[in-house]
Amino acid sequence: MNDNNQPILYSFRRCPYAMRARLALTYAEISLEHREIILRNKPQSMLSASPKGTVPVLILPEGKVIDESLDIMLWALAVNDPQHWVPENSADKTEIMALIQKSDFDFKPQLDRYKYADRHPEHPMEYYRSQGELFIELLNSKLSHQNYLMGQKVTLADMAIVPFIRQFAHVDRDWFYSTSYKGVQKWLTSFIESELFLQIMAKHPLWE
Ligand SMILES: N[C@@H](CCC(=O)N[C@@H](CS)C(=O)NCC(=O)O)C(=O)O
Repeated sequence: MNDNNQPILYSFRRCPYAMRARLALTYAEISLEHREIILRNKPQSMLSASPKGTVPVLILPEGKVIDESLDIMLWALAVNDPQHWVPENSADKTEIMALIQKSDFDFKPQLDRYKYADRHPEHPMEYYRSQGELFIELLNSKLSHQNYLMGQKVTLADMAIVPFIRQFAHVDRDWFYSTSYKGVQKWLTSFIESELFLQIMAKHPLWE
């Protein structure tokens, strides 16, 4: 049980799923107890709440456990969404969710194979990278004529997806910034330089 009636967040700084949850929770100004963990030594209290053992995990004061990053984002935005990251328009909402699904279920496995190409010696690294580039191209086709994925305003789509694009870019920064994906580069850079990103990347001591 939590003494001070705040939600508890189990998080790992560099995990893109935990990053997207922290983005929404920080933007929504939810005060919480941050418990920084390392993946190779997960605390028992986290595993008791969520046996699947992935971060992020959010435990609400009344005991409800939310252990999927997108659900944590949606919970936070239902509490407070001052700039309408979740649009009113239901067609836009459907498009956002479809784009996030594409990112999580098509792009993310490609990103992992690109990042750890040495563990998948069936193909050279460039093969995995070019598979991931299909999604980057899709995002670039949007971002070459607008500032955000859904238009001129930031939405849930940007914040749910951008931590994974950052990871893709950081596998080989020189290559990424030498490509013609200028829209994605600009979008990523403005995200990395934003106050919100700096806030969510603040370092926390390990929780014990
Ligand atoms: N579908 C989950 C995925 C979360 C996830 O896979 N997180 C990774 C870290 S980035 C993790 O905790 N992996 C467990 C481990 O490495 O032991 C979500 O969206 O929250």
